Amino acid sequence: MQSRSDYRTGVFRFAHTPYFFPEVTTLSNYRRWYQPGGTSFFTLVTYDRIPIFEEARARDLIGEVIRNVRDEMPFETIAIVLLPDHLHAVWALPPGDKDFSSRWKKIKADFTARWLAMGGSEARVTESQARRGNRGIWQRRFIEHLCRDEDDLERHCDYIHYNPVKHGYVIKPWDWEASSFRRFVDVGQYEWDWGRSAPVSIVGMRDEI
Ligand code: NI
Repeated sequence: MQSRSDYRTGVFRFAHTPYFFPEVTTLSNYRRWYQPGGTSFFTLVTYDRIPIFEEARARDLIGEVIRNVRDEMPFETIAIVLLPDHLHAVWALPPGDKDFSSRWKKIKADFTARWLAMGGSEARVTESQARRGNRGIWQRRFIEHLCRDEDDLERHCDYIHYNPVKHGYVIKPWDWEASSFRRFVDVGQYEWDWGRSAPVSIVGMRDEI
């Protein structure tokens, strides 16, 4: 895909590359990304909340792993944000496909293998976990929420893009590179200075991580 902006480098490369829907380039078209029954919001957390993604090479690696898995088992990353110790993403799966679990499982496994191979650090795990082959990179489970409709998708995109402010890392989403926010600004979904305070759309949403 042709780069239009200088910021589209590093971790941002995986933030949104049109895959199923290469025609999505104009105002609010992201609503077309909604696939009934196949659009979900996910939260993945590192083991013991260790801040793996503070390291640039970890951010680059997770982006590369996500793209590689996507090439094998297609899905569309509609929105994504990477924080030091967790990530949130919204995916659309191909019509009729609901198997997001295999995809995340492979992403987690591939990231773990390659991260450890490059000498990346991990948290200490208990002996019983070590016996089962679990490493101190990812929490075992992840959170999934099926988006009910286009409005629910939009709220979860807002939740994702506001997240670096919510967690206190920056004062506005624009300042956080590791997210799809700037891509959404590109297509006219947000003003560049959106999100200095919590958007009305996310009020009342469950607020775990
Ligand atoms: Ni978060």
